[in-house]
Amino acid sequence: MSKNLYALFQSRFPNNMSSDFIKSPDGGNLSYSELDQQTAQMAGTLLSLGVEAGDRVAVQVEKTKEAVVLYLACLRVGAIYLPLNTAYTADELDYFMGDAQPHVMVCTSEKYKNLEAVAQRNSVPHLLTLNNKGTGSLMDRFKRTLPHHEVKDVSGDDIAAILYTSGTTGRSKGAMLSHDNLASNADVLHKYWGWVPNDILLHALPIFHVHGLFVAIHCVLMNGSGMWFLPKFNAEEIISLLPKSTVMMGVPTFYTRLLDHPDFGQSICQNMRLFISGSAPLLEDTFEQFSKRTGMTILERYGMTEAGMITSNPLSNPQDNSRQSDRIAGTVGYPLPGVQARLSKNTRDQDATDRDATDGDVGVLEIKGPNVFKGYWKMPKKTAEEFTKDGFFITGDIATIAEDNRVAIVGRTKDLIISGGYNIYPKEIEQIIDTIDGVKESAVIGIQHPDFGEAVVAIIISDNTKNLHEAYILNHLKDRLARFKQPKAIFFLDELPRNTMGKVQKNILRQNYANHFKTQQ
Ligand code: MLC
Ligand code: AMP
Repeated sequence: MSKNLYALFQSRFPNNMSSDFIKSPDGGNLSYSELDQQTAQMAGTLLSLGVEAGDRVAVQVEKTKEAVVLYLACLRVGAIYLPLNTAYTADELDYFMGDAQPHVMVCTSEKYKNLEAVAQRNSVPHLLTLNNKGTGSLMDRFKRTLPHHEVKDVSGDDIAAILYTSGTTGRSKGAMLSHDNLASNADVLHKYWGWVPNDILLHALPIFHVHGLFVAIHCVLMNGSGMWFLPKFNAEEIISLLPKSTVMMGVPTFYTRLLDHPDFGQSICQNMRLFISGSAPLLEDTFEQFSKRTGMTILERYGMTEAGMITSNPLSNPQDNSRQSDRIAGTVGYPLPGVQARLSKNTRDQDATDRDATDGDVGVLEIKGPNVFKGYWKMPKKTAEEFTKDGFFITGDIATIAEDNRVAIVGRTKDLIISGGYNIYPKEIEQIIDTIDGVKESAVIGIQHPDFGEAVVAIIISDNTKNLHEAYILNHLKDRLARFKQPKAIFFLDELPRNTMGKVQKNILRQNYANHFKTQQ
């Protein structure tokens, strides 16, 4: 059988091809037969643009069924899909286009004008549009194109997608995920979470990251079943659709927002069999409140762009299927089948041998398995640095592993903020703030936030040539940084706290501002 991930999905299509793959509350459903037909037609469209296997197709569009069709069509022709957060500015896209050199870039008509120059500068041969209602120049071309039904024969190691993830140095790296990486993870998750034929997923996540694009959509395709496909998270809409769904996946903010809603409770969850949380730590308080309110236990799992899903709490106790008590708050469960996990006592020790995976110590989590990516696009040196000599990927997350192999994430070695499930690297923001006229230096930290879990806060030191204020700083950031990365609060200090080595003591800053968003409520 072909190693193309799309061929795997085809092998799982339901017998009744007229059943829905995508269900939209305002109509506009997509059946499995339409899905197969339209991905073939989109494959033909890509080929008509000269896309060849291995070419990158960069996509920054809203969440629509056409966008899903475009992703699957890329798989079909062996092209590399490159999804981009819709919040990224033209400045941010400039770097991605220069680095990835896509053959085609697809954006919304609204963004077209801003991106024309970016595409030209980076010699992107085709810039096309795809809009909310399935309009745009890509779709015009699609309508004129004949379907191309063949599924490209690829090797399992061929790259299916590149997802950019920022780094502690501030420079984004393109994580290359192969057809086999994605297929193995999809297969494991489909089994581990016990998907059953009539499951219906409630899909409210964005589709430009691992969680919404791969974990959620791949499970549905492996199951040959349907999903409610919402453009974004909206508590009211979720509440109205929960009675018609069986599985939901979300970041912790989804769950805190639902708990804040007076209409959310047990009666509307009667049809649900599984709530899954990930991408950021789920607070024990949220876990417990959820269980009190609904009688159901959230299943928390842990993953990252470079490896898809790595660990998961169990679906049920193997001795007693009805018990969900093995889902333990504050832990992310067991390494998924096929994944090896161990701890290193040193932050970045590629040679270390003194590892003991079950001694309950705190250490840096290292992983190996068929889900682990093929490296960073055009960065062989950086890739080599992230792996140990014996082939384990160094996650940068600090964890404990208990006697029974259960993992808990207790911190990070990377200077990273996770806000509403989005990763934000302080370095990237500091580098931009430091270029603003009047700024001497800055420190960016994450502090606790009731809605987003963590929120970005900037502490700025003036060079005394200007009277700095918040609006002035934000105005300089607006075209350079995605909205979600922009500070939710800015403070001005005379100097930054430093240790004897001259290193900024971010822990002191975090302590000083820890209550800022709590007291604001
Ligand atoms: C939106 N804003 C955010 C934000 N999302 N700010 C910080 N962090 C975020 N996550 C900004 C908006 O631009 C807006 O700014 C203001 O905050 C409030 O917006 P909102 O309308 O309340 O937000 P909303 O659109 O509802 O989005 C919140 C959210 C969304 C939590 C629903 O961010 C989301 O869907 N997050 C999921 C992210 C995700 O899928 N992560 C998976 C990564 S994969 P203003 O000022 O303009 O009003 C991964 C691997 C793994 O991590 O393990 O899964
Ligand atoms: P990303 O780079 O966006 O893929 O984010 C991956 C990072 O999110 C991981 O390295 C973890 O730091 C964090 N993460 C994902 N899931 C969890 C979880 N359940 N608990 C704690 N952190 C998580």
